[in-house]
Amino acid sequence: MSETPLPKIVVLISGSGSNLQAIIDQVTQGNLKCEIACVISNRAEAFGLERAKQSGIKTQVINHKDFDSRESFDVFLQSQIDLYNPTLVVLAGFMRILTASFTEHYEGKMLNIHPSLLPKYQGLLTHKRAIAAGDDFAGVTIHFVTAQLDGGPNIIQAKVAIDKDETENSLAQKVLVKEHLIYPMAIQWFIENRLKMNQNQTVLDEKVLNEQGFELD
Ligand code: NHR
Ligand code: GAR
Repeated sequence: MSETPLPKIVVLISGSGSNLQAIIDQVTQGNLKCEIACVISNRAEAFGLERAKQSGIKTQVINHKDFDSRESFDVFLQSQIDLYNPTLVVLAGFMRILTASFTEHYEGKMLNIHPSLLPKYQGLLTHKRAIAAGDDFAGVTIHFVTAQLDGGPNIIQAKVAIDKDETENSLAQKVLVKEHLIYPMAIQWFIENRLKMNQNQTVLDEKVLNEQGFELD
């Protein structure tokens, strides 16, 4: 009896891997119908590597410091990812800026999770900047990765209120709860072929989404 093989994803991490864990949990529970072919980290000490091993998932460390340029790191990273011929590449707290040649290779097939309501607060220290600006809301965005840093089309956004006396830490904790909910959703949509990138826009169920993407809440 032959069963259709599950679509394969490769997850790139740099740190704690709590988003990776949320994805693993949904795969384990049978809600997310894919196989995590490999978890690749640019940092050997990333706790996410332990999470993957705990679940019997293959891991690889590719230390960017072993390469003399961003280009040579990306070329090697790409060669390792392509060994699995994945349907989708998932950036889950991956902290290295990727070259245009890398992002073009996976165009429409690579997602990122960014802890802000993009297009607000691209780059780093998003929660700190949202609090300093006196914003009423912060949140998280899943978007397609393009050469433009944190600039690819939005897929899903979830909001949280910024309370008075909110700290960077308390805000990060609240946003992470939403992160863990929406990343598996976006991956499932992609795997079911409901989600596409077309002309730098997100298409879900044949409909072009607005700039925010699908708004949860
Ligand atoms: N690469 C491209 N081309 N496009 C995107 O949209 C990308 C990307 C690489 C990573 C994640 C992103 C985020 O969600 C991401 C999106 C790292 C930095 C950064 O400044 C910025 C954005 C993101 C990730 N990295 C420093 C660097 O020099 C290193 C910082 C560190 O190691 O701590 O690469 O926020
Ligand atoms: C998450 O908050 C994610 O949105 C953010 O880093 C954290 C990773 O947590 N991503 C970025 O800042 C990307 N540059 P995790 O390792 O526990 O999933």
